[in-house]
Amino acid sequence: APAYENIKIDVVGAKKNVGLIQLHRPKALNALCKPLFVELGKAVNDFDADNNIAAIIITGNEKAFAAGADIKEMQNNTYSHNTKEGFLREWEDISNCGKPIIAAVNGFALGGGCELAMLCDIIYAGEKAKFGQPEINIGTIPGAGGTQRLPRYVGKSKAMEIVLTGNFIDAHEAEKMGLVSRVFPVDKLLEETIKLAERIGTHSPLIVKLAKQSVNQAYETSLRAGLQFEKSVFYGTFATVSVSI
Ligand code: CO8
Repeated sequence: APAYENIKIDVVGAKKNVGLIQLHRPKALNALCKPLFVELGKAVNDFDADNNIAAIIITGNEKAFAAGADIKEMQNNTYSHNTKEGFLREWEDISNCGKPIIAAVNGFALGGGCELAMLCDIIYAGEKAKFGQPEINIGTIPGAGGTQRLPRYVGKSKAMEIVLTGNFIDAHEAEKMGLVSRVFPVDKLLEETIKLAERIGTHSPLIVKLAKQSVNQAYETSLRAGLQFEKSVFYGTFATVSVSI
């Protein structure tokens, strides 16, 4: 296995078919520096390419999923640097993954941490989790999808409130608004997330991939185009099925 400095990876589940990625910069509350994101992108790509892996989990530790993009790394960035380098470009790599990615969030998921969770397909949270887009407190705005994904996932009024106040929301509020699909006791979160990944892993990998692609169309395109996409994928699955009724 590749040697990583900012993440830890493991293969878990009874069938060893779940790829687990733990963000591991505990002293910086898993602030998402560039080297971390480069490693994360590689780990996600490797699990995506591995036929033994059915689903991927990204988690942090009990205190933090991730407290944001790394403020210290970027505080001296300039407009021209950001534009030339395509600052935060590597973040979108996660969304090219064909396999389901589940975020298991304990502790802080702030700024870029919240945006990383939203790049995942499903978010499970521990009951002490805190979500927020506090960029406004430091004179900037969310820059890795927060202003676009949050309103699509929780609606305009909630998204505006979160982005314009910088206030944190807790796990139960996040569940109520649909950002998070389930909340668990802190020490049960990871095992419940692994169970979810294993459940997904009982299905055809091909169909899981097509289903994920199809749901994602709902966030990319018009209803008519999305319905068309769904229908052609649905018809296409008839070339693969062996159903016994
Ligand atoms: N980046 C870098 N380091 C961080 C970050 C971060 N986002 N968050 C925490 N850390 C570091 C702290 O500096 C501290 O390091 P050290 O021990 O060396 O001083 C260590 O992690 C522990 O943090 P705290 O002592 O602050 O822990 P607390 O439990 O007291 O507080 C909080 C936890 C409330 C999460 C607090 O750390 C906090 O508010 N962090 C920042 C949260 C935030 O604003 N996140 C959004 C970041 S912005 C973003 O993601 C994208 C835009 C960035 C643009 C920047 C332009 C200048």
